[in-house]
Amino acid sequence: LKRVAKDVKTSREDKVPWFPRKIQDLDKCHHLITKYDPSLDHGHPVSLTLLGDPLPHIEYTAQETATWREVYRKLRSLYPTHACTQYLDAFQQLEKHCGYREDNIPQLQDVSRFLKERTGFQLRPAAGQLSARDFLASLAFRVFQCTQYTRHFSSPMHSPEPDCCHELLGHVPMLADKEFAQFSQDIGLASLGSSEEEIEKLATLYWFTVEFGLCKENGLIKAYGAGLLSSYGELMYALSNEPEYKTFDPEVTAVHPYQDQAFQPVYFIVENLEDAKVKLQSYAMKIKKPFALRYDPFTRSIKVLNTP
Ligand code: NLE
Ligand code: FE2
Repeated sequence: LKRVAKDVKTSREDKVPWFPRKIQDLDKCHHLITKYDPSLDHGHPVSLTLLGDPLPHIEYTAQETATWREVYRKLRSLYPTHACTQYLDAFQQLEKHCGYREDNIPQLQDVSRFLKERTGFQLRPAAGQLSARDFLASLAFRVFQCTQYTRHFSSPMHSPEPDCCHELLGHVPMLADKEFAQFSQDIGLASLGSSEEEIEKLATLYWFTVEFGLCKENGLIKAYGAGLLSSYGELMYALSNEPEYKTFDPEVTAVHPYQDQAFQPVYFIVENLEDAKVKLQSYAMKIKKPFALRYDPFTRSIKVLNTP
């Protein structure tokens, strides 16, 4: 998820915004906040992939693979000291089963199959930057929408935009962890039918946790946020004692200013992923909605309770 602009206000405040109730409805959740810009053409145009479609196989060029190699090699050397143990466990599995190697950019199809077996998460290619509402809604169904193109070769150590290095090295390993998968789905569920103001807060919470979160581990601070785990530059910086650190508190974190073009000035620390999940759940319970929601994993649909 990339933060750029606020979602356009479409509906009246007193009306509950439309939200997907079954997984097939996600085919309607593809509103982009950026229009196609030919000067940013990444060479792998993505057309709308519906949920049942096979994930497109991409033939990456030698230059793209060279960029991946550099990112992979440098980050991999930092992970043992900088990444949380959940990340390290999954990364090892991905190297074993999913073609995670210096000379190979893994394919979404293989990675998605791997995640489905671990936590039920599946990947879906997105054609560009999705609105926060649509992106978060997909998490409610354990669907993670991601980019497939590669960052520009001139800046392998940090990219302000998500790219396949960010998705594959940042997000994927964490989505293989049960606790983290539940946390991600809970943010998604909290977003369904929420007001624009609430969506903005949830997207900010997502930003400071799923993207840039730090956690404690045996008295040390480790990274679990994808934006850190995919950026050599920021991963070093985040654990350097230079930035400001604050304790994760959803009420405070949700309204904290964020930075989407450079390193974060502040990082929020959770005790552990369970602590993050519990705090988020109690935050979500306080969001005012005229109904309650339940996710049914058997039908992959949302049950709406006490509708007036
Ligand atoms: N800064 C991250 C990276 O270089 O991979 C991407 C962040 C996307 C929100
Ligand atoms: Fe991301």
